[in-house]
Amino acid sequence: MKLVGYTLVAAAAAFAVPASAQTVFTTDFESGMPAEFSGQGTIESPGTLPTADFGQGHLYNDTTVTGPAGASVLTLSGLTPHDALSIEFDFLAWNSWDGSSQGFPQGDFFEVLLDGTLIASISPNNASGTLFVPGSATLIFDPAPYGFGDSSPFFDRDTVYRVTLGGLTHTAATAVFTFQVGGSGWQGGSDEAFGLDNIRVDAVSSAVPELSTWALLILGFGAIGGFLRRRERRPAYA
Ligand SMILES: [Ca+2]
Ligand SMILES: [Ca+2]
Ligand SMILES: [Ca+2]
Repeated sequence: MKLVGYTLVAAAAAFAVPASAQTVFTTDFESGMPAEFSGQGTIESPGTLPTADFGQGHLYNDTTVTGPAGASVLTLSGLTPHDALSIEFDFLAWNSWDGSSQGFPQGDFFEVLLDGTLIASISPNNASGTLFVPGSATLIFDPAPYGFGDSSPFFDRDTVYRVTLGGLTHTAATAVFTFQVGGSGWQGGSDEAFGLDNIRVDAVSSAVPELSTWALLILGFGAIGGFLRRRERRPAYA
């Protein structure tokens, strides 16, 4: 009986624990600007961009001088119940981003916020010739040395990063992701710009045990309880 009880509990626990992820938003900007997305940037094809095609088709491009006031915003509403969110996207750093620790004028930041809370701050360094790959991002494309208007790998280097931010605690039905650039060294315009592509948001929920699972759990604990009671009643031998 002991073995049966443990087996039932283990079986029920195995069904009760797993979390499930559901993709709640995705865009590659190939069909224009999604209704959930807004910002000062425009949808462009690589042919109109001041850089080489890296095989990603259309993308969102913002060459305006921006800051928090000019943020790009992704608003998701009507989300199914969830415990956490994760977001993944390609971040394109155009031209002479100067990083945050060297170069001139330094202090260029790309920031991501969820419901107003900062969840990532990335400061690529395209200008010094020494690439800095931020912690939460992976460099996936470095077309140097053919940045636009300059054949040097310095100053006009373009870089593309895959950014993955997971385990973002979140339960509300609406989520607002904000993408913004700025900082003490932000020059913007033709000097520094950014793009986005291949955005995907997943909602993660810890599975709630189903009725049959609860029945298994209760049955299992009951079996263990019965076993322990019988042990207690067993006469003690000296
Ligand atoms: Ca695309
Ligand atoms: Ca610059
Ligand atoms: Ca700068």
